[in-house]
Amino acid sequence: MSNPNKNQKKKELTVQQKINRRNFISFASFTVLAGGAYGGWRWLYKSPQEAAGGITAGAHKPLRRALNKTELIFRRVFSNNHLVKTYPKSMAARHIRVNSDIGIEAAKKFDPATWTLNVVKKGGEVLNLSLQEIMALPKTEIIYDFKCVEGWDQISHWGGVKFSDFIKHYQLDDYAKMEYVGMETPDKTYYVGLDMPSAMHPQTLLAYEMNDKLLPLEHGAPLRLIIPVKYGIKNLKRIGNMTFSNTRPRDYWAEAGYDYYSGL
Ligand SMILES: Nc1nc2c(c(=O)[nH]1)N[C@H]1C(S)=C(S)[C@@H](COP(=O)(O)O)O[C@H]1N2
Ligand SMILES: [Mo]
Repeated sequence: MSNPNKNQKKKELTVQQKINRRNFISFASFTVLAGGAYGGWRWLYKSPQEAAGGITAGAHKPLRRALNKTELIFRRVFSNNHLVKTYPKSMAARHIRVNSDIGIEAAKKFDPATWTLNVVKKGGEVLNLSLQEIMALPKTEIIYDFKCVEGWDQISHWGGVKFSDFIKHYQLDDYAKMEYVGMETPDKTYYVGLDMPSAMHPQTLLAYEMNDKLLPLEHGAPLRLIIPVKYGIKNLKRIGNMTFSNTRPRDYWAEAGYDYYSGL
């Protein structure tokens, strides 16, 4: 009768053998993985690039596909039922950071008295609305965490009319059935394109107040966009013109390579 323990002992590897074996396995795995990674990189590198001129010019097609996928997921998640987190008024910042002033530079003469919001309708007809008219619509307030793509965020308090209430009041429902709304500063130097579901989201405002007071010029007086489902870049200050379309309106930062959707 042999001792089973003794047999087992014999099969056991010495410490040195174990180390050698581990080294071999590690090295083999590394070689296989490295080969795979290199192959993957070559595949991506050699894949066709997007044509010049587009907003994602130069992006390799597989990467663009991944971006498009993300956008689709965002679109599904941010249906009208999903609300952005809100905060009590006591948490709203007293001093609101001013960030970027394209199209609203202090040097540019701006007379709030002559300002109108110009809504471009079919056949070139334009609806010119004064701030008084807009302020006569039901008011909605929101206190939420405003986020800039540059990496800062701030809980801030805004007041104005819901974009969806504005659409209803001016009977623009047919326009809201289109895919996009475009907004630009009166001088047309800063402009954003918005997908309609985000614009019609119940927390999206045409805002004329900040911290219970009329907007200061540097924050977009007399009327700015507050669209909590998107990064700061889409929150256009001083809206001049509004257009509706089924094709993407031009967008300042998308032209510079940022994600067109810029959803949160
Ligand atoms: N007209 C105009 N609107 C604009 C910008 C701008 O440069 N010009 N910058 C955007 C960016 S990047 C951010 S983060 C917010 C900042 O808004 P705030 O200055 O009220 O904090 O405005 C957005 N709207
Ligand atoms: Mo920003």
